[in-house]
Amino acid sequence: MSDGVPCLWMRGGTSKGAYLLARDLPAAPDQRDALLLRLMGSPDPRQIDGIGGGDPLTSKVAILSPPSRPDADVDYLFLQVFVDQPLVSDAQPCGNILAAVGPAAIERGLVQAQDGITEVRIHMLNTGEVAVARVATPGGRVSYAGSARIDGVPGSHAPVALMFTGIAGSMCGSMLPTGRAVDLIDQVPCTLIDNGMPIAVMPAAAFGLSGQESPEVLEADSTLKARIEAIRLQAGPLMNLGDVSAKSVPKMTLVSPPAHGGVINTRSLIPHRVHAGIGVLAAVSVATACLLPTGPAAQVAEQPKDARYRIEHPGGMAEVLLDIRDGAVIGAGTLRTARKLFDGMAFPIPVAS
Ligand code: NQM
Repeated sequence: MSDGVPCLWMRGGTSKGAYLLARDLPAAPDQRDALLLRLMGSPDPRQIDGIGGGDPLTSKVAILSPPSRPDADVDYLFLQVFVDQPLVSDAQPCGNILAAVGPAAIERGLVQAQDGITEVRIHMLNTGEVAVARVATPGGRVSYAGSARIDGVPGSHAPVALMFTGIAGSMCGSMLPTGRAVDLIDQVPCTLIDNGMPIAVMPAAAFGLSGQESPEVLEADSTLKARIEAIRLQAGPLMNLGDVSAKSVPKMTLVSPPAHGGVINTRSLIPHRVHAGIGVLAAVSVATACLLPTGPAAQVAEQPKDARYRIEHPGGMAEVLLDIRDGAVIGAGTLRTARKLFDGMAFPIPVAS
């Protein structure tokens, strides 16, 4: 291991991370996590001695392995490497990093590409569901070039369509783990919901905010962050997530009326930094929350005329397509892009002897 670890460094959606093969890592989770901290350079706010980018969105790891179920092509374990704490958490999925799993699995020979489009069925080990990614593979090779654009990423790239089914209650056991559309925590009406990502949806107005504040303004407000963290710590057990003090879920999502033609506007705390956009599965959960008539999301949402939920965020808009049957969300889809940035060996901080 002292010679380095084979590593694909990729952008998936609006996140970046290390795509590693399970066979190149220690099998024991504690040894694996210790190695990942040294690889990313954590704990350190700048991750200056590692490959992490000093931000939760660029301190992510995807571990790929052959599929462990017959209806999947590859297994994907997502790990969030905390930036300034010595923590590695598997207690959340990540839909942005998911966007590059199909391309990475093909690059690494775990999945055979077709000529044209290759559908990759990805077993998301964090939650147990299988997502389907459609990857552009002209001539049987991954193509990263194309005309698809996503807010938060400059330029255009090949599209990666992501389709989800069976994600309700992915980590909380059921979509509304308290059985209610609204819970009052510290006098704030919250929808505690998990349709792919556990989130707490709260009106920005309950905190005296318009909801249009920039991430920097929100991050600088330590009183606000302490209030939201106090709610999060109470929401964790209510959502069947237990003590969440060292976990990156639930995400805390402030909602307000849309200002740019979308369905709803958001600011997402993930949980101690404010997301520059919004996570993929977090956006699916917000879109689903818009369907709950008594919840805080529906109070501010402009309901769409079709199934396209355009979720406004600090960097623009994320579009989620909900498959709604008889009032219930049975599936969701979104479009991302991904790119291979670097393929080589990554060298963890050596352990002092
Ligand atoms: O919600 C960040 C991201 C994410 C998660 C986070 C994500 C998702 O944007 O599916 O993608 O919420 O920590 O990468």
